[in-house]
Amino acid sequence: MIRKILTYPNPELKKKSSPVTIITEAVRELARDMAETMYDAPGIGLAAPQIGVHQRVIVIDTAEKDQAEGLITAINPVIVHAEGEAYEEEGCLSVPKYAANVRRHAKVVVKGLDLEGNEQTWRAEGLLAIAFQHEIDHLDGILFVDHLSPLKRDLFQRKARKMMEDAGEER
Ligand code: GNR
Ligand code: NI
Repeated sequence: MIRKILTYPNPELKKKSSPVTIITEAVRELARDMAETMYDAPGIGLAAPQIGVHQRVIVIDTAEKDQAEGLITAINPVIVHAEGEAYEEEGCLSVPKYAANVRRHAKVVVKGLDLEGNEQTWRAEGLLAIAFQHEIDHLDGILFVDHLSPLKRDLFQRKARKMMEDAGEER
């Protein structure tokens, strides 16, 4: 089932998500819905809080643009190692019509559980590494715009307010 993606400045996006304690059928259904919603959007990743579920579940698929890995579902993902620097343009399904360069680690090692409850280790670089960092940020209530300089963040907020005002006037 395709779920509705929450957008800035919805306060649900700022909440910290809780670890998954047991991988139940409900968690598997959540992961399926997240993948379906991500592909429909389309996007290269999605975190559960973006659809209003505050559990630490992310899905990523950068196969079209990057090293082919296919669909990754990570439960309770943690970055256990990070190195290097990247500064690439990011967008977010929860921040429509805005993109900006963000400073990230170039390579990460992520540990977490897969849908069978097995411990997995993912080694990522390039877009996949950026996607892991972007999605794990969502689980902590952080959006990519929170990484911008104060000046750029201020410009973003003005643009967002203007867009909301303009949308309001149409009604
Ligand atoms: O679809 C997405 N594209 C993207 C591009 C550059 C850096 C990060 C991303 S993630 C984004 C989907 C999304 O909002 N996931 O939370
Ligand atoms: Ni996002």
